[in-house]
Amino acid sequence: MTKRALITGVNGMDGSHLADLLLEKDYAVFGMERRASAKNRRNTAHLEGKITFLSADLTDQNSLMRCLKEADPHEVYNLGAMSFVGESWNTPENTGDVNGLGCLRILEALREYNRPVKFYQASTSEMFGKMIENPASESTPFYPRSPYGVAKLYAHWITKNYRESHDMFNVCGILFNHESERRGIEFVTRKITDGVARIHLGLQDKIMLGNLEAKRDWGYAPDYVKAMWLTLQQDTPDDYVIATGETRSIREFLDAAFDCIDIEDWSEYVGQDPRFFRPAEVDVLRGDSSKAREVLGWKPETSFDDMVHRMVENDITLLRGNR
Ligand code: F7E
Repeated sequence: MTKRALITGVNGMDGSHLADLLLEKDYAVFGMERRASAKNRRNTAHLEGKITFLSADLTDQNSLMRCLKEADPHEVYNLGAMSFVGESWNTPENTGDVNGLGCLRILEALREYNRPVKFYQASTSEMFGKMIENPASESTPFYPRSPYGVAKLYAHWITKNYRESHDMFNVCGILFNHESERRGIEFVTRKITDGVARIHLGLQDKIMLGNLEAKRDWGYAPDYVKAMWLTLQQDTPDDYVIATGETRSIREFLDAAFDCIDIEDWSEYVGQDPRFFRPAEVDVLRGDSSKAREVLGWKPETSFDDMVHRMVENDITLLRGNR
């Protein structure tokens, strides 16, 4: 029997990598996208004709129900979100609506649909924010530091609550930062690799950034979507932290990225701009993924240096193609 999966936010980095993985596993894949404005299929152009795109919106309850009926999925992955933390201070209400209530709307649609569908919610290390414990595990108390983190925490708890209240197969994957060549340009990693590629090709003089001291636990997105899938293949639903356990600062990311173009001292190529600092910062994130390693048999496969190299090389190739 062919398994059917519905992915919200299919055009995002994670959505597109997950669609690639599920196609490899012979799933019929349905990708939900918002088609209100111009199409954004940069990450999914290669999937046209291979997956079914469905037009719906996490802020529109009826559209979600229509999507469910059309896809009739065995698994739903809720990866749709306003995913840029920095922007969440500018649009806190919309962030709450999409990232928080959007999850509730899918759960309500699933409850109404009343078939045995497994549900994955994209929870995030941003829920740990101030990091009450380092490294953070599934039992660490939450302390979000942005409207984004607060909205995601609502989604996390409502997913658990529906699991306990309505006996639904709901899983939360608490994923720490993960990046790839498909990352949006506004996120710090891709902003750096794109900037390094431009500097290398003589197209840009400087990269303007915010806080260089922030530390993140960075993994490679294609490794992380494997964990998402594994969480739904278990007999019982549970929540899992997915992380490398290693933490590096933005400075260390810069070291690795500039190393790809043989620049050791990057100080003249990097500036700071107050616009890129956040009203409240998450200083450090590090995750303890022992449970996922033991129960799911998951582990990160791609090293930090390999990931940064791939991203820089890809940006150089893309920019050369554009010229
Ligand atoms: O910031 C600092 C910034 O925007 C990382 C999302 O996937 O991961 C991501 O959220 C750090 C922060 O990602 C710039 O202050 C310095 O400390 O790349 P980011 P994020 O906020 O960690 C989590 C797990 C998610 O769930 C999110 O959806 O880098 N930083 N200078 C900068 N950040 C940006 N964006 N731009 C700068 O110029």
